[in-house]
Amino acid sequence: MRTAYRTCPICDAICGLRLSLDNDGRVTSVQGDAADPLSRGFLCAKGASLGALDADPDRLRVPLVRKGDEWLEVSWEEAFQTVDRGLGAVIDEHGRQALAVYFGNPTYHTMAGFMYRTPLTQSLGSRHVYSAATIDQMPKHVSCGLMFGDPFAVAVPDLDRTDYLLILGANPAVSNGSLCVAPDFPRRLKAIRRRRGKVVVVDPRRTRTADLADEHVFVRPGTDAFLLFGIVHALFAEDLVTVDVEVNGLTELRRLAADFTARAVEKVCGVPAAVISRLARELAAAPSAAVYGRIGTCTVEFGTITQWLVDVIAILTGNFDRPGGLMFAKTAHAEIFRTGVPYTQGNWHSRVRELPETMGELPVATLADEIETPGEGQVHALVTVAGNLALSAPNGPRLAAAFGELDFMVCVDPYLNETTRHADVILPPPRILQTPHYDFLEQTIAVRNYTRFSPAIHPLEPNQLSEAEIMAKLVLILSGYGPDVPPAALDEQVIGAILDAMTRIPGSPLAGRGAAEVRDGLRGDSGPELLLDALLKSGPYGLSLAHLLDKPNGVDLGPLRPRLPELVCTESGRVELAPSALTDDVARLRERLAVPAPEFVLIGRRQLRSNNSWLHNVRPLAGGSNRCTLQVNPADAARLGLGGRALVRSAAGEVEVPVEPSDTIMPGVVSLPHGWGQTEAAQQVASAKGGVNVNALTDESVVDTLSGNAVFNGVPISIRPC
Ligand SMILES: Nc1nc2c(c(=O)[nH]1)N[C@H]1C(S)=C(S)[C@@H](COP(=O)(O)OP(=O)(O)OC[C@H]3O[C@@H](n4cnc5c(=O)[nH]c(N)nc54)[C@H](O)[C@@H]3O)O[C@H]1N2
Ligand SMILES: Nc1nc2c(c(=O)[nH]1)N[C@H]1C(S)=C(S)[C@@H](COP(=O)(O)OP(=O)(O)OC[C@H]3O[C@@H](n4cnc5c(=O)[nH]c(N)nc54)[C@H](O)[C@@H]3O)O[C@H]1N2
Ligand code: SF4
Ligand SMILES: [Mo]
Repeated sequence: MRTAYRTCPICDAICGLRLSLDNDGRVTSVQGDAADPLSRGFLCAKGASLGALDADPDRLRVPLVRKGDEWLEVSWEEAFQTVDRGLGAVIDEHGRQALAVYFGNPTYHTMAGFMYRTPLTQSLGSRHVYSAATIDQMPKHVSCGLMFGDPFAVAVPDLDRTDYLLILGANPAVSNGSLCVAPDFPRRLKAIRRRRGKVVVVDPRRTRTADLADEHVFVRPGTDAFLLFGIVHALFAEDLVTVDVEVNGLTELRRLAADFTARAVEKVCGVPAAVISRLARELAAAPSAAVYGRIGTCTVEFGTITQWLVDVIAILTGNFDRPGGLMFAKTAHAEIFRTGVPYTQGNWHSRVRELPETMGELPVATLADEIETPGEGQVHALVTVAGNLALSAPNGPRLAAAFGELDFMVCVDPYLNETTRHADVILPPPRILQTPHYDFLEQTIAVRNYTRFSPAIHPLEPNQLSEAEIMAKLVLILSGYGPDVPPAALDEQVIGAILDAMTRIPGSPLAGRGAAEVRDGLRGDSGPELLLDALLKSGPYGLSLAHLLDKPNGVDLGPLRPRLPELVCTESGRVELAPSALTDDVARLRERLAVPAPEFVLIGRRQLRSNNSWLHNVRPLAGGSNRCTLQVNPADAARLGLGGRALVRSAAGEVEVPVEPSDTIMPGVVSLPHGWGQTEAAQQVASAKGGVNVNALTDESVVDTLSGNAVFNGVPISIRPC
């Protein structure tokens, strides 16, 4: 028996886990690590099932190559030769603009994803770069890019010190938080109330989070931009504005808000005018206040405007970059992703729908168009890393059919699933416990400065490649070096380039030192670990990988501290409260003030025992409270005569689902969870569960204009009994 500590890699809570292992290295129990200063013993059912997930017999262990309808297990050599031939043929025939890549949600958590995403993108040499960001949080990046000049300058609610928290479109009691690293979010919410603060939840469903709050406010899906503008209007009208950071555009903002009186917006968002004005007053009066908006405010038609207004309200009420308000984390590793160059977008546009590039990417919502539509720049080959777009993208079924038309597809993924079944080659990364872990990105959005490294618990077997090695091999192949070059060569190149940059940055702890000398001093068992050591040594706390190896329970780096001036990199050097791109989009919002709401709209619903599309095969997580049902308000169900099953139809498609009347959901709204609809027999537990793909209903033709983000909430639908 032995004990090992390790970060749970599944969601943004990055809980510290304490694993007990038997003599054969099998996990016998998983507990939350009580000694961890951030997660303090918390874990959820998914973390508790990490052993089962790791040992899932349906995980792929060797590469697969498809021959017609048959999958062949092959050696890595043969797999990479097939990739080299497949991608090479597409490049030869159609050029590099025929290549596309998709980086899925787990790549935000893996060290390999952090290290090799940029090299892979660069080696592709194509504009067809897609990621989970445009089916998730791109509106936040765009609004931060426009306001602060840095799309990564994402401020988080200072949960542990705030006196007032307004949550919109997030259900952290189930999701455990997102774009806000706060393990045991419910405990932190309860603590706000214990210290006599107030928590208000705005959501079309009375969620578990709403049950923890002082007040729950129903809002019509997709209309938070109106509600928040109503609050902004009230702040100006009642003379409650106190700005204490350097801003431009205050007068323009006031002008923009003029039409969005509480009375005008209540008709659209369904929140009474009196409640809107009261929320404005409460936000202004609280000793400190924070606003937090997530999926329900991002994956909607006015996502960027909504995310902008979240930060605007914090600024107008004097709650930005100060304790208890919205604040920025400071990571243990050097922030190499911050370029200091003012953010721009729309540097190119997608070929078919002319949607703007954001952060070097195009929207997932237009990937099917780009595969299906002939012409120069049509996508003929796709690389996916950790994505299951057949289930996770808007109109997933159309995209899955488009995958079938590709000349070549290669997926880095541990499962044969609804997406990877279309691949020519599947390259499986090793098991979770064989993989070292450090959350480079999550630490940028933590509610407390904090760091933790988890070394691999089990070594790789001789016939295995780490995920970083797999990605490095793809980079080498795409760069024209062929399938036989060892990946370590690329590690050295990537680390060398980063050290070269770090030793030239004035003020960096490595400034003025020789890159070669620093490289000699780096320690780590793999490329990503060496990179981590380099970034810790060039980070602000003077740490190293050796320090973190000594502290398996993590290192507390203290409460968040004000740091806005060091992050703002707009042309003006000030926070832009009314950047022109947003101002232009407000005109589109204003027009909607007069448009009647659809009779029924669809929203999503996350479930405790799953994570998007990929934990459905873990036996201990199957069953229980997770069910793929359509929640309908009982009055609507009675009026429509909905009993056992209903047929739900949208502009994109239709599904048949069991109905679950529930008074937690507001009239005119129905909710269906995402991530269901597994059909691939290779996942024995998941495919036996049934359930439908909600993304057969979501409409890829509608996006948030500014960010290209997909719209999963507020989708117009019709329902009838069947
Ligand atoms: N209707 C609706 N749709 C949604 C959402 C919604 O709220 N409603 N939410 C959206 C959001 S927020 C997101 S982030 C996306 C997620 O959508 P995707 O980015 O497609 O991610 P997942 O569905 O989580 O699928 C993860 C894939 O990665 C694989 N995987 C797991 N771990 C690893 C690993 O360590 N390495 C590699 N290489 N592969 C791994 C899994 O087998 C699976 O194939 O879904 C979006 N889709
Ligand atoms: N258990 C579990 N945890 C997860 C995931 C999972 O699939 N399962 N996925 C992970 C991922 S990738 C992410 S991005 C995070 C997401 O984390 P959250 O954003 O907290 O996730 P959701 O539970 O989708 O919460 C969205 C809420 O918005 C509400 N909503 C829908 N439309 C609107 C609207 O127009 N306005 C308002 N105000 N509310 C609206 C929904 O009813 C729902 O309660 O969760 C992560 N954690
Ligand atoms: S909340 Fe659950 S899934 Fe998320 S990191 Fe913690 S244990 Fe893992
Ligand atoms: Mo997400």
